[in-house]
Amino acid sequence: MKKFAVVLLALLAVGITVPAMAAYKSEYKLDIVPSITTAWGQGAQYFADLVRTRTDGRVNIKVYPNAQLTTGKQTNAFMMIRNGAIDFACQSSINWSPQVVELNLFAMPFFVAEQPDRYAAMDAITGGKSGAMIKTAVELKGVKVLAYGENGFRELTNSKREIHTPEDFKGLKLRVVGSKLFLDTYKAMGANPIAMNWSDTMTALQQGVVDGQENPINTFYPVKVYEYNKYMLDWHCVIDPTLFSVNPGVWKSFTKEDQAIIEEAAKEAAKFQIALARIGLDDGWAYDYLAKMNKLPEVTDWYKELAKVGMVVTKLTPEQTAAFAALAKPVRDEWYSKFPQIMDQAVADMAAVA
Ligand code: X2X
Repeated sequence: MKKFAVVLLALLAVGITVPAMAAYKSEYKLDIVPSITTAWGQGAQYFADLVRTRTDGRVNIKVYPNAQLTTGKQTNAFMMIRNGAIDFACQSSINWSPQVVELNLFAMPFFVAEQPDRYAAMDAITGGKSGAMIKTAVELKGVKVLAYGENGFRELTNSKREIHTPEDFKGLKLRVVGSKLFLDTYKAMGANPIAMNWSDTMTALQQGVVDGQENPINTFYPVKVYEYNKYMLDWHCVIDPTLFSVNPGVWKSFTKEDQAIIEEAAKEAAKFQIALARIGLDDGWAYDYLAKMNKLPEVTDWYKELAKVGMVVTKLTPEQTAAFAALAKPVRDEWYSKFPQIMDQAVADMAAVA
């Protein structure tokens, strides 16, 4: 009789906690580097909102912008999500590239940019075999990847002059992310790169500690970089995807049903983020996609907007681009040899859509 009561009590307890609620946290922290107002931030917020709605509040993700969770040290993010100090992230490939060397693929100078359709080329990588190989490399290092989103193609801004030739880089102090490949590339092209966190960059620009920086338009415009930097080189030198991701232990704590919801939400949010990152810059896909969602942002024509805020946008001729690419080539060759199979596969993936 006593045994029966114990079993009954145990069953009741199980019944009450069947959706594994007890194991869930009241809040899951999601790390991003820039402000919520960027495409990156909007995509991350959309993910959190979709997950909360579709799990009826069971999974409550809160987006922490401006690198709050890493106290500005954005290149520590990978370690923190791996060890569980951070639950979720929507993080740039660049910030994780010191820990996952394969992520440097996207930052190879003029690699994706030199393709006839750079956006199609990017999609061919992230949706292809090379993208899957990179995802595996990240997961082997201890972080689960849910989807590829996008920060965007990175353009260069500065306060001094229009850039047409490597000569124009002479003496120019440029803030770059704390990544060896960026330092190598900009040194090779004749500039004076300085590794710095994004959280310190605006002050550095304001005080003239650096003359310029490189970031997607979508990421530097909301923080008004144009107030300090009048010139933008529109050269798409490298591309920067984001990775929607989660700590594997946290992931395992979710029910199969919630995992499916989260995975689907990440895919949808990543696509939304990609559209926001590309609107006004691609062949019109992003505009149509966001219009259909009824989520067109305020700015849909970046070149008009940049002119309005007083920026001088410089484009290079193919010959001028080639002069920069030639200087960067030894760096690209050296880095190619660090993960040749994935590079070869990315070349093949891009060739298939060219
Ligand atoms: O630091 C940057 O430049 C930023 C915001 O783009 C990244 O986090 C890679």
